[in-house]
Amino acid sequence: MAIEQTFSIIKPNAMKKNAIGDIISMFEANGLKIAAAKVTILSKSKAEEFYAEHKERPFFGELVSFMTSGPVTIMCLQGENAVAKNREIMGATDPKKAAVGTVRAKFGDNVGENAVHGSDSTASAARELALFFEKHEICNV
Ligand code: DAT
Ligand code: MG
Repeated sequence: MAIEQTFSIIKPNAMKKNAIGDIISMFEANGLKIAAAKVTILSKSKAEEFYAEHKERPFFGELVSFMTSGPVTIMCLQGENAVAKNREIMGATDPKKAAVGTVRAKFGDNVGENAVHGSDSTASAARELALFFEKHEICNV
């Protein structure tokens, strides 16, 4: 299995729950390492660019408004099969459908406010990491 890097966001609703530590512990307990991390507030234009693939969806406005509503933690996670492993740890998009013990089951409120983002492919991971981090800000951990 290949060592990969993937992009992760702890979303504003999970930040309000003071859950950064709990969520990062779940990544670490499952073998992922934190290769970069920053607490920040997304601008509207950055959030729109990040979620560009969803711009025709009816929930796009709500999604951008939620993602810019407060601080987020942006991260690069590294490890074997990191892209798929992160999606497994996160659980399904809708917290009601997320497996017990996943981040979204624990900290998600609804399908929009679902606690975390994780890249869905290695190509998305490369695009998303480049959008938020300079190359030198990501460590090979
Ligand atoms: P994921 O975040 O699991 O990759 P996605 O790419 O389909 O899911 O959607 C991106 C985000 O958009 C998702 O995390 C929350 C929001 N979203 C998706 N479906 C939604 C819906 N039906 N209503 C409201 N928000 C939704
Ligand atoms: Mg997605």
